[in-house]
Formats: sequence, structure tokens, C-alpha cells
Amino acid sequence: KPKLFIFDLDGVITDTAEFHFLAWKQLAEELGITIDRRFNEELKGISRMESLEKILALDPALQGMPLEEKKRLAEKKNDHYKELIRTITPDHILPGVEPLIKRIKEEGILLALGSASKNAPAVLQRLGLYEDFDLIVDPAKVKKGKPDPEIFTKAADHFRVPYSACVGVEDSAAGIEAINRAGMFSVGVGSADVLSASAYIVPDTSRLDFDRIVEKFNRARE
Ligand code: G16
Ligand code: MG
Repeated sequence: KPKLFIFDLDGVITDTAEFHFLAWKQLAEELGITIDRRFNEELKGISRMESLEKILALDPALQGMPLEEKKRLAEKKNDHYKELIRTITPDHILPGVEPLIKRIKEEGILLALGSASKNAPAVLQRLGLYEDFDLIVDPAKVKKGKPDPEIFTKAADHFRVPYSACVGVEDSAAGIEAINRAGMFSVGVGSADVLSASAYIVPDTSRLDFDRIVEKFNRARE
């Protein structure tokens, strides 16, 4: 069986992917740009600054903005976001996640968080899941964000676990690519057209089943 599970946060453990979207949408509107959920798929899993760059790239009039101004806008988005996550309680844990975490712990398997979000520790605290994690990788210490495998390999290196003994759970295309490039077993949560590269895919978190994941993991490792 696997030795380490690495979970993404936003869109896997809780629906903060929606809060990120709403916060970006609000900021974009302040800039006179409209973004939709389809475009938002590209923002999932990537850093705050990279997300801002993608939004600014939508409008030719917004090119060549000074770095200071970009930083101010990124901070503004984060203020919107922090306002939204204040409402988070343990009721916001997505279905299927608690039983999966419980099983992982019972099986003596390590559990890490590989989120690009600097707000991840605060969100885990609000959900009441902070103590369950053996490691939260600090995204500030990760040089290359998803789709680079670094955030996932860092977690495995911390415990000296071989990458082939790890399972990564993700809702973003960038995250699945990162897990695959790390040589880990990728579990995608979401629609097949976005996450087709996943080694195993479920339509939503309620379908995350420990035994099924391990079965697929073992088959892929044969
Ligand atoms: C998350 C979100 C991204 C967000 C990033 C940075 O990644 O999916 O949309 O841009 O974190 O978040 P923050 O601005 O809070 O630092 P993940 O890896 O948890 O899906
Ligand atoms: Mg995510």
C-alpha cells in the first residue's frame, strides 16, 4: 500500500476553489474585465502572482503594469479571499474527505498537504483538520509551482519516502501534471476533460474511497 498521501487543499478538501474564483472575479471586475468559470480552470493550483498575470493578459490596455501595482492588486485579491474564508467551518469539509483521512491515519500512512496557497494553514485550522496533517509544505519555500513536481517531491523528501510510494490527490490540471511528473500515483477529482491525465479519476470527493484508490495504486505499480 502507499506510504504517503499528499492532498491538494482548494477544491479537494474544501471548496475554496470557488472562493478563489469569486475573489478573482471581483478584482477582475474592478479592472473592467469579466472572467468565467471556464477561464478559472487555468487559475487553479497556480500561485497568486501567476494568476494575476493570466488575468492581466486578457486586456491589452493592462500590459506593462509596474510590479508595485501588481503586488497591490494581488494583495487586494487576497483581502477579498480572506474575507470569504472567514465563513469556513468544519461543515465545509467536502463529502468523503473525512472518512478518507480517517482511514489513512488508521492504516498508519503519512498525510501531507501540497497546496500552493499561503492561506492553507488558516483554512485547515478553520476546518478543524490541521492536526491530522503530518506536514504542510510551505509554498513560500517552493521555487517552482505546479505543474512543476517540486511541491509534491518536497513532501516525499521530507519523510524520505520514494515517489513511487506516494499518492497525490488534485482537482487541477496543473496539479495532476505535477504529481505525474513526480512519478507519483495521481488521483483526479473533477471532470474528465480537465483531468484526463490522472491515473485514476473520480467525479467528486464523495467518490474518494480508500480501498478503491489502493487497488488502483497497486494495479498501476504491478
Ligand atoms: C490554490 C488555488 C489557486 C491559488 C493558489 C494560491 O492552490 O488553487 O487558485 O492561486 O492556491 O493561493 P493563495 O493566494 O491563497 O496563496 P491549491 O494548490 O491549494 O489548489
Ligand atoms: Mg486545487
